Amino acid sequence: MTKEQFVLELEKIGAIKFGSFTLKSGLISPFYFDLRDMISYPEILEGVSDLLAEKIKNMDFNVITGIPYTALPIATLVAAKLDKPLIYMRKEEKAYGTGNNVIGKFEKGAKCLVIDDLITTGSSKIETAEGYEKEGVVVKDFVVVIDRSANGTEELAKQGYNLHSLISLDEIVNLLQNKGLISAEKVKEVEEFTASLAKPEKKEKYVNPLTQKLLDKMQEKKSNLVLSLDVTTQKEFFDLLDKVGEEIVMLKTHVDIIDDYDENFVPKLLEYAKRQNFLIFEDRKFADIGNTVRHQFRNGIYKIADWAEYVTVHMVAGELILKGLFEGSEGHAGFVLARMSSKGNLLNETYTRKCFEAAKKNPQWVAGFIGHGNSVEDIRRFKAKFPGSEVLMMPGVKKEAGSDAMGQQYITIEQAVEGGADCIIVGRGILQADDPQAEARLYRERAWKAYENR
Ligand code: BMP
Repeated sequence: MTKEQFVLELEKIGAIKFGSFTLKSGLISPFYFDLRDMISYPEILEGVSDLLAEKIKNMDFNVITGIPYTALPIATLVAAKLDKPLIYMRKEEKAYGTGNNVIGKFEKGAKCLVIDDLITTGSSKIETAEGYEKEGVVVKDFVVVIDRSANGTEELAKQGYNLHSLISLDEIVNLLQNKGLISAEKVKEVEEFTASLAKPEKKEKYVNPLTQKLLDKMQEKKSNLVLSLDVTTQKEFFDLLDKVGEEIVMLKTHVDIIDDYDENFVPKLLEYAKRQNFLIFEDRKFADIGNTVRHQFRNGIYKIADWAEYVTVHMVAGELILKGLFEGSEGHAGFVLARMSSKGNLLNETYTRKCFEAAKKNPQWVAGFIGHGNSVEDIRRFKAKFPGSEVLMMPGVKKEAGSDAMGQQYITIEQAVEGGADCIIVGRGILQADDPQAEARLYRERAWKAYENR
């Protein structure tokens, strides 16, 4: 099958359509490609595999993969034709750090060629490559059946990847026009549409007022240290605060672990916050339906909304949790828990991405993300995906990397901040020191120095 025949076949089975289509993003596109059904037409499947095999046979790679689901059966055929080993990544990602996400045999450092059906922006390709790289597989080259992107080649090149395509959008349009299958107006529409996509996306300038408030306080106090004051009596709580309150930009509380909580606690806390000049973050992790979290935030014994400007939001309940918590209340925002520090936690990359999508849609309610990572690089990649100007708050930080007996994992102050943490959240590293005051000062100095050097 020639390339031209292949395109005509795709048109015949409705895998490429020209008309007017509303995309997920809300944009109206003059064309729509969906190659998923191609595998059910044996001649087409065979044809595209031959074309791909021909295209890649002289490239430098040890193993082949296809991105599930559409490209995996195609890659399988191509691998068999070229007598190359096939590997693939689980679509249902395991949680962070558990490994073994790649199925198939390969040697560490193997060069993998990645096949996919389409490229639109390139961002999912980059995610795929990063996933493989974490597992010890080297990705350099992507081969797609159709390149319909405006600047996919450039986007991938920026990250050090090469894009090869069997057919470009232009080629398809020209061929179909020559065959009288689409009009000259349609061709023009397609050109205009792709040109509009090529314009660089405007960067979101919005900064949440509570993000700004934190950033301002950090500059004012020259501190990006958040103390997690996880103690269980008011005496311990305020004794420690006497010693460390001056060093911190924000105090993180778990108010529900205080045994002798009473009506004096909050007024006293607010008095400290004013005098020692820190912000208050109650780390109550809200995770229920909107109506319930609304009450949990405002009512009950603690009436958190009366005294904490920042709280934690689990996105597991869906993005309307943000509305439930914050609609109608000024001066509050959430930190969305996008990645956890505990070993074996169930948050995976898809979940993290969903957290970003929810924040992008509700920037007025999200001050930042709580997140963790296992290396400077890992954190950098994570932070690069933040949708706007949210801050990264990082727990699981100590002077030395390590773990505790109940699943907590620690990275160092410098790793956290260099990777992109704006604030470090530290509990036992300071609370259990012989001299918590001196220790808080040391954490503060090291974290602030790393922040200024970043
Ligand atoms: P420590 O530094 O003592 O390990 O305390 C870390 C604090 O950060 C705890 O209060 C914990 O609830 C919180 N935390 C965390 O450790 N990991 C997360 O992923 C999210 C958290 O809120």
